[in-house]
Amino acid sequence: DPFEEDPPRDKSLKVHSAKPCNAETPVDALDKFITPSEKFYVRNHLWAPRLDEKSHRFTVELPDGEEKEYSLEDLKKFRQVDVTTTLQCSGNRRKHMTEGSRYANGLQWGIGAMSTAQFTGVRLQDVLADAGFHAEDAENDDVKHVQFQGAEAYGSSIPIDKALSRHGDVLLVHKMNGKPLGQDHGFPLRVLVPGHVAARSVKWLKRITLSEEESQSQWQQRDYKCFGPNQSGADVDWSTAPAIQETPVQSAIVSLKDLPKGDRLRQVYGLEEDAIEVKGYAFAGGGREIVRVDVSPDDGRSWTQAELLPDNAVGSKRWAWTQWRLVLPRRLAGRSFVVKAVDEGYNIQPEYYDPHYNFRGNLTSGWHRVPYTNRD
Ligand code: MTE
Ligand code: MO
Repeated sequence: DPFEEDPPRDKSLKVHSAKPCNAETPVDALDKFITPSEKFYVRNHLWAPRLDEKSHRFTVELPDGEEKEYSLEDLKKFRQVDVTTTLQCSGNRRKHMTEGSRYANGLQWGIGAMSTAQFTGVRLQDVLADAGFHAEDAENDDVKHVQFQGAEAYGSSIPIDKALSRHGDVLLVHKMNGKPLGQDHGFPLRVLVPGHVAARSVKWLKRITLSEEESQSQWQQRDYKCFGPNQSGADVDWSTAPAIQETPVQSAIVSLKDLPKGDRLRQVYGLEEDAIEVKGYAFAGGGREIVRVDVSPDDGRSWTQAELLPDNAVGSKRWAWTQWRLVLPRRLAGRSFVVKAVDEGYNIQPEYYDPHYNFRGNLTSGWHRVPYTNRD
């Protein structure tokens, strides 16, 4: 049994498959800015290797084929950096695409294939420089991608510009929320690529390769790509679509609840009458900020702007989701509540699922609708 060494897991995770483990963050943790580590969603393609921190090594393979090896101890000499990052699986909300359009292949994730943590580690660019890689050297002009290999068989890559950008915050992380990474999240070392689809944040890091080519793994060449609504796996030429890196603007309603008389929030908002509190998250890839969250209490007929809640995210750009809240009179409620967010590039979410349906069910971002069932 290759899964023999998988770790025990928190009972509150919503399990989609046990072997390999795929489990989403429970709703009660999605309305917290920082996800408690034990409730951070788990997305494993294979088993979760159990590695030894002391003996673990990873290799940097330079363009000329030379190799440098590092231990966890070696990483202590580099500056330690904290970055607050939301990781989102490209399959997050796939079940909504399936319900709203046609069956989309893959795990039927709800809104919880997404979590946020404060990660600590060293800058990839510092390690590459230490290993002897300098982008400005002419002989390195051919290096276009940085490939990462995990200790099982998973592999993936990112463009060299992201890897070397001073404000890209690509890290090799050993801590999550102030503690060593959990086994499911890549202990003792994982890559963190903020603003990119989580598939690029390779866990259990074993090898870094500077290359002219992207990773040749199926997770780079096939699974994480989007095609048109009419196309199917049988007729596409996979090489014609780019691998997903940065992700589009996203939002979801996490909770919808009636506020009882005397509730503190009703007083804060000055509402004498019956009221509803709506909460959720909004997120954009590429370090783009969420600038507005529009909420409709009546199926999309009228809209109100939610309050964007303050947080203590750290990082060169906005790598974390934004939590939002809206309190409104209950008499405004129709059949369903709807949310859509806008990022700083004024990118918006599609209203329906059909326009961005793709057979792999990647990057679902249609307006999230939640029925309101407590009407009189
Ligand atoms: N890295 C390795 N080595 N193996 C994997 O299966 N899954 C990827 C990525 N890195 C994966 C991996 C995918 S698809 C996602 S969504 C994230 O890890 C999930 O990270 P998490 O389990 O820490 O939430
Ligand atoms: Mo993923």
